[in-house]
Amino acid sequence: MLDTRHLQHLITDEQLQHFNELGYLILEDVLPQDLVRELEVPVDRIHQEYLDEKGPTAQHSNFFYRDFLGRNQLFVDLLDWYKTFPKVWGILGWNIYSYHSHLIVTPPGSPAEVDDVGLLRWHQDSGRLTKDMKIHPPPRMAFKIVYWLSDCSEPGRGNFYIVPGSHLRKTINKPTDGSLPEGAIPVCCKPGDAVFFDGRLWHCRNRNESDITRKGLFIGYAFRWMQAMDYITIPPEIFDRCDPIRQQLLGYAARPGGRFSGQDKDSPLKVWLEEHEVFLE
Ligand SMILES: O=C(O)CCC(=O)C(=O)O
Repeated sequence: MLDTRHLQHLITDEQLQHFNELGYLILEDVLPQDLVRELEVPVDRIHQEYLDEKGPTAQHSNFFYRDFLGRNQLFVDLLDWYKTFPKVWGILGWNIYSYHSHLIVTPPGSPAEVDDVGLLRWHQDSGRLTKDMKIHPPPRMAFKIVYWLSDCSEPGRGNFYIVPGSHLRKTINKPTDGSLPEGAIPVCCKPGDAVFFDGRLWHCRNRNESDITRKGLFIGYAFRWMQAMDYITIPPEIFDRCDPIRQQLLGYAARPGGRFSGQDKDSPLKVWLEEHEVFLE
């Protein structure tokens, strides 16, 4: 639920400039440690279901689980988290929803994510999106926030790697000798930190050589007129408890045209912002 705390965490000019120019933004300590521990409980449960199904051979496999929001109320609560969500509307505006979500568990011993020929799988998000645009650079259509639940403050912990500034590049050089592309860095974060990254930013996951299981919750935001990447399966008992803004963020519109029209009756986030004197185009 939105309240006046959100208004204390609007995106700053510096943060917006950083995100626009480099394609990512790290925010430290956005989740309190007790919430991090609470969030780990359903994550571990979902991961255990996978291990039970796959057996012991999956113990060292990276686990990618799509459309996790509906699995627990605590996950839905992150959609409009007061320390991060104001920056979401500060980047994309108010005609937004969560088009995609996934959680990742990367146990010790997980190999790096690689492509068909065994090289690190550097990629941009959302499949065909940047190619289909046919203009360069394509506009920003979507981005993700990853909330870290584990300590990946040092390299070697299955870190998320990025090439800062590469969101404006059609491609990057991908070395074939096992080295990193020029400018690539590991994103090092503590539990409770969040990373915003532009869908166009080139990124990948490296191997986990540590004894710490990496856990991250990824929530994607896009314009409401963009098709969802997931089915977005929210159980009615969770959906019905959501206020209209959360329902918007979960993809609800009273009528299909409401995702395009921008009228107040279709846009609860816009109405709330204007009531609180935040006017966005
Ligand atoms: O596991 C990671 O750090 C990489 C995540 C990723 O590639 C993605 O969210 O598209």
